Amino acid sequence: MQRTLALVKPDAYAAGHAGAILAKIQESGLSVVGARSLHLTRAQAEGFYHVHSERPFFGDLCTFMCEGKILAVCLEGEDAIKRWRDLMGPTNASEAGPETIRGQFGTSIERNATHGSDAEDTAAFELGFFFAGLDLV
Ligand code: FUP
Repeated sequence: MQRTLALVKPDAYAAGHAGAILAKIQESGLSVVGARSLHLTRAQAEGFYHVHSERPFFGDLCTFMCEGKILAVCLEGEDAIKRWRDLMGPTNASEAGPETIRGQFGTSIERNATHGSDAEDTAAFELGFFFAGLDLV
């Protein structure tokens, strides 16, 4: 069993796609262990994406991530990290197939609808960023 963090980003949340994305998650067989919606401050967005702080897109990415509410979800299942990333599709939504969540609900490399942890260590950091241990028992 593995856990991973999924985010419905401000573009997809504002467009009303959070429910459809959760439905796709549940159809895939992944379990929702915890979920919360919140509106990140800029400092929180910068903290979440600190690994990208030296990248040229960092400022725009943080502006986007705090432009509206998001949904944070803890997913659980066998091989959950890879299964959720496969379901999302590639980072650039304009290159993502229509069968993927980013292809269906995203519009660009930045406004790509969802986030998923990319490894076990980042999943542990990212789940801890959004959830207290007692939220996920
Ligand atoms: P991913 O793991 O698919 O979320 O992609 P990355 O960790 O490489 O990038 C994190 C986020 O930065 C992406 F979701 C979108 C954004 N990004 C840009 O806005 N421009 C880029 O050139 C690359 C990434």
